[in-house]
Amino acid sequence: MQKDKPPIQVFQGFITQVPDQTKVHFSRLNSGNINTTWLVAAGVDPLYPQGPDFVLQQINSHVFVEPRNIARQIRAVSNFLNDKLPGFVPLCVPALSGKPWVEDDRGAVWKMSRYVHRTKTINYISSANQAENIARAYGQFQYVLRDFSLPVCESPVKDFHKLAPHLEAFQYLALTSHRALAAQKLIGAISQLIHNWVPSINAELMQGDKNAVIHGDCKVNNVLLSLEGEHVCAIVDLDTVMLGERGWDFGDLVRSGANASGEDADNAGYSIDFFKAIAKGFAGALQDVLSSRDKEQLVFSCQYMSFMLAVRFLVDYLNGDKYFVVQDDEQNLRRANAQFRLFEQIRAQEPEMSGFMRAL
Ligand code: GN1
Ligand code: MG
Repeated sequence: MQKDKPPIQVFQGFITQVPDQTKVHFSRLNSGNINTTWLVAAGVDPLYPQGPDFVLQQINSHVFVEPRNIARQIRAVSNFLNDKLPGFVPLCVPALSGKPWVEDDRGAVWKMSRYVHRTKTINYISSANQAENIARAYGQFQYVLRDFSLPVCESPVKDFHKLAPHLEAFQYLALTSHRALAAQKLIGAISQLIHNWVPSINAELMQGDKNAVIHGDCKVNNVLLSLEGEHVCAIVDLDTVMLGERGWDFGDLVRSGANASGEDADNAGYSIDFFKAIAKGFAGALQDVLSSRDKEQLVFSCQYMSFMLAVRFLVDYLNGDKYFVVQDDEQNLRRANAQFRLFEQIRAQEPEMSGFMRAL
């Protein structure tokens, strides 16, 4: 993964209309656990002479084994959405070659989009109104894409939100990893649930046979909010747009947004009030397409996604931190423990969550 500044040739592969190529400035955007992201200030926009003008990203080819297909698909999805709802997602900047990516001399694949000014991201929801607006935007995202056929790949990451392959990896690593001892307590708790809870999860959620087009990484920090924080300006990070269950997005939003402690804390702080606001916004945007069974599935997805994230973080910890970016050796284990705690908190609130969703 590129840690140094991107080669200037990569940027030049995208654009020549830059007032002064010697004044192009890159700064690292330290968010996201997968790709390496840079902001580029190039003096292109007279309204914002200091920039940034673009977001330049190196696609992680360990996670996305066909990075060119990811870039192709993002361009198609982004063009489609921007035709229907202008500005709903950032505009892709095509390379001068006409392709939606530039390859550097080490074979790494880069994509670029326009920077959206006067916005911010958050890692935790702070009001019910904010929760509802964010959820409505993600619901609308799925709604607008309901008739869209994914042009390139149906699953940018193989078996992404399917629990079974993650559990297989867990079971193997729990027996073989030299880090298993340090994670014994969590390994024990997950192993128990594999016997007495996982078999009750319905097959649709496990398999994603629903064939809905979903965002795939529906975290609260993948929306750009207005500076006062109440309105959604755009949805970002289209890397994982895929076929799957609507609940995979809903559960991901609830687990990432309705948790006051965030992903990197030692504990979790689930807010059922924010769940309710998220449910209102998301189900409201999709009311034409959701059956009462689908709604029930949305509620269960919150348990499903928080449990799966606990397993994914733990698997990566046991496997030596090869997938998610980490700042220290314990971070994945901390994340796994926090997600597991969140899963337990969500599970305990299931009856009230179901009752609320049914009444919507
Ligand atoms: C990764 O792309 P980013 O960093 O927002 C991961 C998600 C996880 C998330 C946890 C392709 O998301 O599935 O939910 O980390 N993306 C991929 O923070 O694995
Ligand atoms: Mg992502």
